[in-house]
Amino acid sequence: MPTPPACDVLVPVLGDQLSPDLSSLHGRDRATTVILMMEVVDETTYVRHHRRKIAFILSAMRHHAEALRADGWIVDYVELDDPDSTGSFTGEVARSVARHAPARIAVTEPGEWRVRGMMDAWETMFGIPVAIHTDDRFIASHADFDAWAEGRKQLVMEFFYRDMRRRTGLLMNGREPEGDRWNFDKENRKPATADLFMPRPLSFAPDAITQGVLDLVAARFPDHPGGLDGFDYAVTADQARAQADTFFANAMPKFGDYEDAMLTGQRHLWHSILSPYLNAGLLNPLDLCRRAEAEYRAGRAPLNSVEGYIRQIIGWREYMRGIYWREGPDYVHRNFFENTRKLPAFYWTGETDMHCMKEALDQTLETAHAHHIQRLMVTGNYALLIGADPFDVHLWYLEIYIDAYEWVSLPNTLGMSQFGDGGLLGSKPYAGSGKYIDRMSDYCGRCRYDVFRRTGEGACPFNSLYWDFLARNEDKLRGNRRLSMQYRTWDKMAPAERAATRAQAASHLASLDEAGAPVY
Ligand code: FAD
Ligand code: DLZ
Ligand code: SF4
Repeated sequence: MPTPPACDVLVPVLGDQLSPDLSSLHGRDRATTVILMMEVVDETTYVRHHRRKIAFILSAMRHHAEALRADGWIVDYVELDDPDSTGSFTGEVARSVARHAPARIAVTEPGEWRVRGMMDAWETMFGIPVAIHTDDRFIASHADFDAWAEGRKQLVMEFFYRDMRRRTGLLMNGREPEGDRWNFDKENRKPATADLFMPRPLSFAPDAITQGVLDLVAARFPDHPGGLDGFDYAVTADQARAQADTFFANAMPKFGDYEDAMLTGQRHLWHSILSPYLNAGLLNPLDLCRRAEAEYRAGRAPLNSVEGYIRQIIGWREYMRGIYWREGPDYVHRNFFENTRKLPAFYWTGETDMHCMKEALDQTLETAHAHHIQRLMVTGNYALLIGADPFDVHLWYLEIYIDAYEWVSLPNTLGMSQFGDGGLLGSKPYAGSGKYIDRMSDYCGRCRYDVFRRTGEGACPFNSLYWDFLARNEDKLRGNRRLSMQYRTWDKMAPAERAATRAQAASHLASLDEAGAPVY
């Protein structure tokens, strides 16, 4: 029997690092490198993740391990049901160090402060060098973002985005932006109608690996939210690329026009549904942006769509990550409005007669995905208006969405949606009455509530809650110039009308249970 080669370096690869060209693997010798992949109970339960999300991550991990082995790598893979598993990243790295006696450890930086803390302790704990590599799947490193942010009074995403355009050369003509404008968002706010041709994402039937994972998740996580029936997400890089091809062929041209639209029963509209794959590492963000630009240059997609898409990725996605790491581990506890309400139980059951909420929640509970404007202007808006504790809202988003990891979920939820940081990410809260939802969707026409009424039986709850939110938080918001028109309207309302509005909101708030509060 030949002696197995000595292990020079152990490379732990996490569930959101499923990229073949990960920085911790650059230039390694396949004969003396051991890749460690760990399914661990701590990661599956640190929040009560949606069961579809766990199934997606574990299946994608198992497929990635197969692909790595086929590419000549040695992979040490620990399954969730391993009877000797310690259940944690650190415990599994310790066991793997004992198995392989590596000279050193190399790892790509993680997506959460929580895991960064674990990695920082490994060198002392294991007594061997631990190199934590920059995650070069992102365009801006932490140092790049800090350099951009330093000395600025306000961290305006639009200016960061322009820098990223210059840096990547995407949609640039020399120093000038393509089309002589940086941003075509004004053209991107069209409501959609159901008779338009609807592109559909691909559906991938579970193979034996995925089926095994689905059985495991059903058995191990009966108390986690979300369904597993009809699981059809991509779980390999090839499948994710096929979904990207479908998006570019069918949906990219109208992506911009209908970016903010919502329609009953239409779960995907012209969105890409690629965020789970991007965030797990099955797709590369810059590749997708270059592909989008190629669609524009070939005349197959208009500039407003392509610019909008590229802005979401090199703008918002990179900016959110920059904010997460810059603001530090305490960011999660910011609570500008000092809100304490727990989320109502219907966030976990979908049992509400508000049609907009039901559409967003049913889809989320079934598929673990909802598009941006549903997350922001329906479920997020409602949580903000009722005064939910932003930490609880953050936990709900982190557990429920298939693309949620703290680096991206936290700034979107606590920052952008709940204004928990007091306006670091936006100059005013994303709060809206039923009018906004009605303008961008067909929901209100199908709702038992009347979107045109603020008070009285059957009035849309969003309307009274919106004004109550402004009145309740007057001391914190009246000075905001972007809300001066709203406060002028409130001031002009007859006192009796103001009182009736607040009473209507109070009665809605009193009807809410707080039973759905997550327990961690
Ligand atoms: P598309 O509409 O096709 O957009 C294209 C891509 O742009 C997405 O795939 C995504 O990678 C990127 N993108 C767009 N907006 C954002 C954004 N605000 N932040 C980061 N990337 C963005 N996105 C996540 O990836 N993970 C999250 O946990 C997450 N939580 C959110 C929570 C709230 C409250 C809100 C308002 C938004 C959140 N988003 C999150 C952003 C956005 O909703 C999702 O990226 C998008 O819905 C994913 O679907 P898609 O791939 O079809 O996106
Ligand atoms: C989200 C998640 C889940 C549910 N399970 C695992 C797992 O078993 N093993 C793993 O390596 N990663 C998992 N992940 C993703 C990690 O939580 C993620 O890598 C860290 O939060 C760092 O971003
Ligand atoms: Fe939602 Fe109000 Fe419209 Fe009903 S009427 S769908 S509750 S915004």
